[in-house]
Parts: sequence; structure tokens; C-alpha cells
Amino acid sequence: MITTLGGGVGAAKFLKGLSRIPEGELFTTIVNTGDDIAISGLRISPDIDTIIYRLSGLVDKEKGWGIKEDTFHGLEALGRFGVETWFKLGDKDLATHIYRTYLRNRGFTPSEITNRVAKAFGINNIIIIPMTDDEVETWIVTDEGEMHIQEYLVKRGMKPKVKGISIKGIENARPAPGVIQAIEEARGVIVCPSNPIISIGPILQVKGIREALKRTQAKVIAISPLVGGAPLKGPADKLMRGLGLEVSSTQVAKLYNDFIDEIVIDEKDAFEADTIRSIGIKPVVADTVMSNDEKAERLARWVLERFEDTSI
Ligand code: FO1
Repeated sequence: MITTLGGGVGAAKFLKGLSRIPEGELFTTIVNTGDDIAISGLRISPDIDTIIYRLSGLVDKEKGWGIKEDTFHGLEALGRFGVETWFKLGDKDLATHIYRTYLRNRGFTPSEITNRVAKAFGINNIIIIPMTDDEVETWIVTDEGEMHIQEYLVKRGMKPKVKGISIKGIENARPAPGVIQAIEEARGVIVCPSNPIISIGPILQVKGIREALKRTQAKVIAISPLVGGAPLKGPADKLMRGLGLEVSSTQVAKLYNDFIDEIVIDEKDAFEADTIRSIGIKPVVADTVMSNDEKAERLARWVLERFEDTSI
């Protein structure tokens, strides 16, 4: 079994690549839930939904999230009541949030709900597990005050200056059933090309996950989300800079230093290889830009081959 960790668009693209390998084995993916938010009484799990929509072929590829050709009549109608409509929930997407909220209200856990939603979207070769069943929310501390990650990303368009990050509820978050086992029993572990601060960061802070990654016998390979020293999408650079970190794949390697064996860096960042090697991590260089499903599959195959390579 191969186990992956990730959240959001980069992870979803890579997992789509993995899922296209016909002779592929079973994959488990542990997904960030720090981006979850309640809007108009509905529970939204953006990273889980982004992965499910991408794997099922229904994602809006242009945006990278949401369902393709969705309409927004429900949201418009909600606007009439004066509720906030900055978070663009499409009509088909709304059905997922209504179903998730309905099951939550009936006592189902996030992992049980994720399993049902994934099945309903026809996903059966990848097991998707939320990092925790406990409620966790990532908040960003900015020069304009503290705000939910979605407010920072979507409502404020990443404009406020980042000063820190606060993951609410993380001290008490326990790994969801199957998470630790998936890491311990894996043949290989892949850290997807996701934001190291807000996507992978919260997963690593759930009790016992980082320790399991250090303990596992499996080779752990991370894929840097940076290309040419910048993220393809999203706020990784703003967050890293705001936390006083350098924006580079070397820095990503340093953040994972205690549990990864190798890091895949993009061709454009090949010059960082020597520095990465000097901190004790093996750098491997590839074209990491997944501009279509074929390229995602090529990268996924290439990463899987790295598990057969035993050279240092
Ligand atoms: N991202 C936006 O930039 N604008 C939106 O209005 C928006 C709505 C939205 C609704 C459902 C969903 O699952 C994701 C949505 N996203 C939106 C994406 C989301 O903010 C981020 O991609 C992730 O949270 C970061 O991984």
C-alpha cells in the first residue's frame, strides 16, 4: 500500500495521476481538514471535496475546485437574506455540503462521511481519510487581525500581511481511524505537492502523525509544491515569508527534515540540489508541473519508481 498526505489542488492533481495507473495498488490518502469552514450552517471540507471532485473527473479544472459547469442560483437566493456569499458554493457543490451536514447532524464522523461521499462519486481505488475526526480550523494572524484561512484566501484575496498561523483545536485533535496504521504499514509514503504550512503543516501537528512518519519503515518522499521558487497557485510564498521562512524547496525540505528520505524538486529549482543534499536529504529532480492528467500520471509513475531505488 502507498500512503499519501496532502490537501487541495496540488494533492488532487497528483492523486488523479496515481489513480490513472491501471496496474496500481491500493492508495490511502490522509487529507488536511484545517481549511474546513461552516457557512450558512453547512459544513464545508474544501480539501476533501477538491480531491473527490478531481478523482471523479467532475472538478472544474479551470478553478481547480468546485464542480464543472456548476451554477450559483442557490447562493444568489441565499444572498437575498443578507447572508455572506463571498464563498462561492455552486448548486451541485451545495448538495455535497447539505449531505455532509445532514450526516453530521445524525452523528456520523467526518471519516464515515468522507467514505460515503467518495463512494457516491464512484471512487474505489483510493481510500480518503480526513487527518482527524475532531474539529480543527486554520486561522491566519495578519496585520488586520486574525481570520479564518478561507476569509484570508477568498474574502480578502490574500491581501492582509501574514504574521503567524493558529490552528484551532489542534492540541486535542486525534488521528482519524486508520491514519497511523496507513503510515506504519505503507510500502511507501508520499507527501503531495501541497502547501507545507496550511495543508501539510496541520496534518503533521495531529497527535502521533509526525512520530508515525519518523517511525515507519517505508521510504518517505516529499514533492515540493514550489516551481522556480514560487507556488503555482495559493499562498505558500506569503505564508512562508510571513513566518520568517525562505521561499525555496530547500526550506520545504528543512520543514520535513526529520521524517523524509527524499524530496522531488522541479527542474527549475535543480540548482538547490547541493544545498538540500548538505542537510541530509536526497534531492531528485523532475518536471513537477501537472498541467494535465497525463503529466500528473507521468510524475506519479516516476515517484512510484523511486520506491524501488535503494541507492543513497
Ligand atoms: N476558492 C476561491 O478562491 N473562491 C471561492 O469562492 C471558493 C469556494 C469554494 C467552495 C467550495 C470548495 O470546496 C472550495 C472553494 N474554494 C474557493 C477553494 C478553497 O478556498 C481552497 O482551494 C482550499 O481551501 C485551499 O486548499
